[in-house]
Amino acid sequence: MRIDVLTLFPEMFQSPLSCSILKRAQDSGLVEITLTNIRDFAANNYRKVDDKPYGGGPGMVMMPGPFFDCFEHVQKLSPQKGRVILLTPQGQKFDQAKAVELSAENRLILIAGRYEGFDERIRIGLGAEQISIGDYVMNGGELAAMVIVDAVARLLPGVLGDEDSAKNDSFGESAGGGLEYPQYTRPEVFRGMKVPDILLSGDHGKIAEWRHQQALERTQKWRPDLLTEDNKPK
Ligand code: 9D3
Repeated sequence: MRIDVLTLFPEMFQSPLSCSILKRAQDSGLVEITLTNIRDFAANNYRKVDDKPYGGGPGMVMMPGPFFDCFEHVQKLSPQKGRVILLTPQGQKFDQAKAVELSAENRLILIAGRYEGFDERIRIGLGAEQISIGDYVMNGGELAAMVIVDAVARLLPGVLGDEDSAKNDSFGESAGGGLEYPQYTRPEVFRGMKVPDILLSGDHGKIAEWRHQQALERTQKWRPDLLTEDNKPK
């Protein structure tokens, strides 16, 4: 998969992209991620990319000119059309189903904004879908773009060491779309807390049953919302 990110702060992506799984995925050619700085397409001498809103009001608005020049440049970096996604607080909320859907694409073009928002003609001109990562206010779309890159990349075949790891995740099959069962490793007793006997019993049938029960109880207790009909995975 190819992922292009348009941003005013490419530096924000450097560290997460150069660690662990995302680094390995890029090194092995499973995902190619290109960062393009929108400011490089500012036409004026001061490299200005934002301006005051027509009609007044607080904050600044991202100008359409530099943005479209940047977008057209990025599109030409590869012949694939790509699925274009604008990160905005008013977008559709990102979830695991959306991550799975996006992981089937051959190219994503993610656009992170700053300021109070984009000039409306950016939204209209792109005809892009909008995605939010949740109902809280961040300083820009960069971390949201990073969240999408991370969640999508780990679903690509070969990115995780074990082919099945992604499928076994929470929101996978552990509790039918619920939370994961509790895990233990050595030592058997830590600060007076013992590993449940059943996990040491060697009875794999009983262990599977216990884990399923635990997963269900934890989901009921901590995330009952995951058990309602409209949250069940399709
Ligand atoms: C006063 C209206 N604000 C909208 C809630 C203006 C505004 C605040 C913060 C506009 C943009 C931003 C920056 N946030 C994002 O660009 C963003 C975001 C977010 O803040 N939360 C969750 N997901 C996302 S995706 C992009």
